[in-house]
This record gives sequence, C-alpha cells and structure tokens, in this order.
Amino acid sequence: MSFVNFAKREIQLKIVYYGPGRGGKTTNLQVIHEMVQDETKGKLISLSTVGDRTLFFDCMPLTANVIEGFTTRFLLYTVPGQVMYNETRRLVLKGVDGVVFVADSQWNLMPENVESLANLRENLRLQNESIDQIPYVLQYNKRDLPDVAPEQMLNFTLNNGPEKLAAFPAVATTGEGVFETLNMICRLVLNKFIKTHRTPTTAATTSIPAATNTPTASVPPPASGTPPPTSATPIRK
Ligand SMILES: Nc1nc2c(ncn2[C@@H]2O[C@H](COP(=O)(O)OP(=O)(O)OP(=O)(O)O)[C@@H](O)[C@H]2O)c(=O)[nH]1
Ligand SMILES: [Mg+2]
Repeated sequence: MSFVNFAKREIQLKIVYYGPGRGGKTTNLQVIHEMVQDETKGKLISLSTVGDRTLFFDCMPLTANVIEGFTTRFLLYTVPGQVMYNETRRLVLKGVDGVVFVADSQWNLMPENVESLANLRENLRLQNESIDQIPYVLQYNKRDLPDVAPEQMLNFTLNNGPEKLAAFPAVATTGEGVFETLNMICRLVLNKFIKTHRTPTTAATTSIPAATNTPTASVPPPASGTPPPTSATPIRK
C-alpha cells in the first residue's frame, strides 16, 4: 500500500519481485544497485541468504522526484522463490503496489513458473487483491541460456489474460532487460498512484536521474486526463 508522509513530502511505493527459485530476482536488484547513481539508491539489504538462495528477502530503496514537491521512494523487494517459504512470501507481499514476475525462460522450468504464478495469485487473493488490479509486469529472464522457450510460448503460458501485459526478455546477469522492466513497473505504479490520489494540484514532473546509453522503455498510455508521471527517462546512471 502506498504511503504518503505529507510532513516530509514523501511518497513510498512498494514493488515486489516475485517468481520461482533461482529465476534471477536477487540478481535484478544487485544489477540495479550496481548501476544507479549513488544519490538515487539506498543500501541493498539481503536478509538471510545461503549461497545465492534468498531465505527471507532482499530490499533496496530507490529515490526519485517524479511528483512535484514530493520525494518518491520505491522500495524494491524480492521474495524467496523456494516453495517452502510461502509464509515469507505472504509477508513480503503485504502492502504491495506493484509486482514484477521474473520467469526462468528455460523449457524445463516452465512448471516452476506456472506454479509460482499460481502461488502469487493465491497469495494476493488471500489479502483480497488480484494481479489483474495491481500494476504488474513480466520479465522472461535467462535468455542467454541454450534451452529456452520462445517468447511466444512464455506469453502463451504466463501472459494469457484478456489484456496483454508488458513482458521483457532479460539476461539479468548482464543487465539486459533489467532497467526496461524496472522503469515500466515504476511508471505503472506511479500512474496508478496519481490516478488514485489525484487532486487538482497534483502535477507530475520528471527528475529521475538521467541515464546514458540506455534504451528507453515505452511509456504506457496514461489514463485519460492523467499526465504520465515520468518521461521515458530510465532510472540509471
Ligand atoms: N545464465 C544466467 N544466469 C542467471 C541469470 N539471472 C540470474 N542468473 C543466475 O541464477 C542464479 C540464481 O539467481 P538469483 O538472482 O539468486 O535467483 P532468485 O530468483 O533470487 O532465487 P531465490 O532467492 O532462490 O528465489 C544465480 O547464480 C545467478 O547468477 C541470467 O539471466 N542468465
Ligand atoms: Mg533471491
């Protein structure tokens, strides 16, 4: 749930990276942490890990001034993908404003993707939410590996609702697709926040740190009468 502190003129928005174990959620946050400007990011906190397995969660704040007069803090979280940590996933999902589903593109991991997506739907349902109502994007990760399913197959399996969602092919280890995914979910979350909290004086401006040599993600069409909260300037140094 978004949190607005009028005294500090600060908006806090929570984005959760969800998906099967070893799909690349933590890697996304590590790459973002490595590549954004120092003044934009806070510490990347990884709570309880064994090797590259997240046992609790990772969390990192990113700060931007995208709504006039307000500092916007995106809190990026990952869940532990391993099936047995469902209680933790439920905890991390509480108050979520947007979800990135990081799928593992490998053919043999398709059942894990499907199971994780069903688990996401169920956990949201338990908190009276639906993936169809909160900002949500997909990332098809590990496109560098030899035995990956074609994107059409991933769309058919994971992106088959009435509305086609944004889905980004990625190689999180090299950063490919990571910022496209991040910028899209940030825009969707901000669009929804503005739509929900819009007052006649709410104005969105862009002051997310400019990027260099970064492809710009396309901005989703704003709801009618709602200005896009950011330009296509990605969050990256
Ligand atoms: N080849 C390849 N390896 C990747 C990619 N993304 C992540 N990895 C590797 O996959 C392993 C798991 O990545 P993590 O980011 O830890 O996965 P996770 O989704 O956080 O896993 P859990 O914490 O168990 O849920 C690591 O060894 C990463 O280096 C990718 O795009 N390509
Ligand atoms: Mg992890």
